[in-house]
Amino acid sequence: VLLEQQDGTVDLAGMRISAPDELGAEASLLGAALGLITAADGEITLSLDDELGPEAYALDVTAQGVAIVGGDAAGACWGAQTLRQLLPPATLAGEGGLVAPLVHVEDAPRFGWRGYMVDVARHFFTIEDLERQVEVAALHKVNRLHVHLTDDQGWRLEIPAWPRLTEVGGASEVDGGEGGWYTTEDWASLVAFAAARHVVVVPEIDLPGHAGAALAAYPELGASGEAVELSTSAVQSDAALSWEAEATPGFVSDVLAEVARQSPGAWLHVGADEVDEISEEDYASFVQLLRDEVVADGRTMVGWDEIGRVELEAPFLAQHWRDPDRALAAAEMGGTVIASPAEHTYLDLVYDGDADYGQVWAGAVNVEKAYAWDPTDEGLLEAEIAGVEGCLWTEYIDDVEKVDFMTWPRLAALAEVGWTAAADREWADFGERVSWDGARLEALGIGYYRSPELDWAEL
Ligand code: TNX
Repeated sequence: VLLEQQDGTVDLAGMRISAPDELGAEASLLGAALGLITAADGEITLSLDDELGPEAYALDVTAQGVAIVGGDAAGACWGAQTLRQLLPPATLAGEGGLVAPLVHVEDAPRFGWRGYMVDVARHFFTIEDLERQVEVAALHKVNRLHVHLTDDQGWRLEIPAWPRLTEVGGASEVDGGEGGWYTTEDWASLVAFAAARHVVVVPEIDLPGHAGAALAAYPELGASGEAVELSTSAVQSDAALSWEAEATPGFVSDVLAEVARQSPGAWLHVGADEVDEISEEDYASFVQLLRDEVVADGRTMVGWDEIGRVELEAPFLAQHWRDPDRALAAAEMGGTVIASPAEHTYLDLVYDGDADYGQVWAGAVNVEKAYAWDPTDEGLLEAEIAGVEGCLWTEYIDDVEKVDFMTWPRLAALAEVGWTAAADREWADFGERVSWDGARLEALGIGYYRSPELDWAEL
């Protein structure tokens, strides 16, 4: 990022926003955020210049107004988000003034994938809960919302041709709460809300393991064919779809096609993690089938790093969470890697030794741990990396307050790991800037952990 600041400020109050037709939606969103109207001829302008490249933007704040130029519509949107960050934090709550510093910014992302994953299977969270997080994530230029929709404890997305998936599989959650699920209309509204903010929703249907909810609904997908009860335990069950079961291929094909129909984004995540119950050979057949089905649906497959064990034709994405060798193997086959090493990006892990809750299996992830690492650390080349993702697993996260607390400010750290070149990143410098994020989150009504590592700005 190039940032030049001049002396002085400008008050944007009363200014109007103008944009060409293709940026009309972005202009309206900025207008709504700042309480300003759009007009044919405004002092705050949005425009496009494709020489800037994908998601890049230039932002000029002068005494006369603001010019935001995007390499594409997403870039214009990120420029608008930077403008919001330059204004007093209370502005985010519609209360502060609109006095901005005079700056010239040229900015572009390092990686195209800057993701946030929420597990809605272990504990159910509503569309509104997810939209609330998307709003704040987008302020940090996060551009993927990965939703872990299915697991042993719940199936959360309506598949009309297989209604028991949600009727039976969506009826509970860890510890036996009432669970819940999204209708196709609910899901469409989330997809549209995110798309308006240039956040692509990436649905995950976890197959063939972590499939207890599917087996509770349709026992014929399992090896024994016997009914299993929906799990309410936080611990993984040994439920896996059987490769030999007659119903399996049709089920996989139907479900992935339906999820693709409901989700316009370019990616379908098929999970494929932690399956010990089926043979290595059946696992390979399964992953190859999943890939073929996803390709038939016109999408690119994403799977957890276990898929690096299988002979696979590119393109595909492997999401690295545990074993760097499997990520390197995936890259060797021409796959691209999403960097989510648990010890830096797992938002369900404790912040530190004194934490009240959080998992500890991959150690503690304080804010510095989330920030001071690089996706290339384990031997991947820059070109083999799609980007970075923070993952909020919810075995032990059962309400929105905990979602907020575990996510922020760690997701802000991960967003910068994904956006900014390694040479331009420094923990001390980030710590100083992120200390203002507390005031922004506060204004937005989002909770966060006031980590003692940081010198939080006075509110
Ligand atoms: C591992 S990450 C899992 C999840 C758990 C998580 C808890 C991955 C592919 N599998 O099923 O929720 O650890 O930290």
